[in-house]
Amino acid sequence: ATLEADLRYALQRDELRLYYQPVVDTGGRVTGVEALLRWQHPQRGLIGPGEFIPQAEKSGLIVELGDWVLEAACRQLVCWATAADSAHLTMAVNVSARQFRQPAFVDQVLAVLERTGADPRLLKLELTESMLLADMDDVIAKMTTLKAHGVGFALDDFGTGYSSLSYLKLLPIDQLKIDRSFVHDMLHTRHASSIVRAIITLAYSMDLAVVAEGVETREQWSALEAFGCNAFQGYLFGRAVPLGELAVLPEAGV
Ligand code: G
Ligand code: G
Ligand code: MN
Ligand code: NA
Repeated sequence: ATLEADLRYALQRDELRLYYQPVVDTGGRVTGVEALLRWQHPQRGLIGPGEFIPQAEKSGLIVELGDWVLEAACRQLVCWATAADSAHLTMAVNVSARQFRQPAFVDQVLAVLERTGADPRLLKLELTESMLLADMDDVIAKMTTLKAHGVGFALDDFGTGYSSLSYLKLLPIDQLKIDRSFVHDMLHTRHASSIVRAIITLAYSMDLAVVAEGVETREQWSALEAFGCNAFQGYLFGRAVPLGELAVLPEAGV
């Protein structure tokens, strides 16, 4: 069978998994995670989202898939809420363009929150720059409604999209995530280093939080801290892993 045909049954067969990558503060303490989708295919093994999300977007299956991700992520938040050392953890969830454009997107998110009982203030939806440009009024209305319920928003892969900065003021965003390509290059090229510093300055001047993605070395971590960045994500702190392998306890940090 083709991957596309299989994908339709992946939900029914319970083959989807959430992996979690830690997000840490300046002390290396875990403050939250980003949920990253995987497909545990019975024949092909573990498949990353790059191989099936585009398909799912095309076929429209992304709506059901996105619903599954939101529900699984919120259930995990509810589990963490019962223990003192995990109750503060935030959960970032990637939202795809087609999913966000659904007229029912807001209702979908609110229904999952209600169904699971997860604290909306711990949920962060990751959007990309390109998906925000289409229908500004609709985008703002959706974000504003969800924000009123406590849900947060991050701009993912920041700096790689359509960098018209004027929309930043219009959108109720909480956080910028510096794309990992800039972090990767920042110690080798002045250009990338300047971009990283500019994004951090921009974020703080607009009262936004900022997270550096793709931090792989201590040198990158130090340089980012020197620029004032105080939240980090990357292989230095941990890859995306299944729940059982996630060290969420503060003392289990770097
Ligand atoms: O590890 P990584 O291969 O997980 O992720 C690759 C890409 O897939 C990233 O751009 C990430 O944003 C996207 N992605 C991961 N999980 C999800 C998800 O649950 N929904 C959507 N729409 N995209 C996801
Ligand atoms: O687009 P988004 O930021 O959601 O995608 C996250 C992607 O980045 C995932 O594929 C994840 O596996 C990958 N990733 C996370 N940390 C690192 C890192 O330190 N280095 C690299 N090269 N990729 C990373
Ligand atoms: Mn992301
Ligand atoms: Na990103």
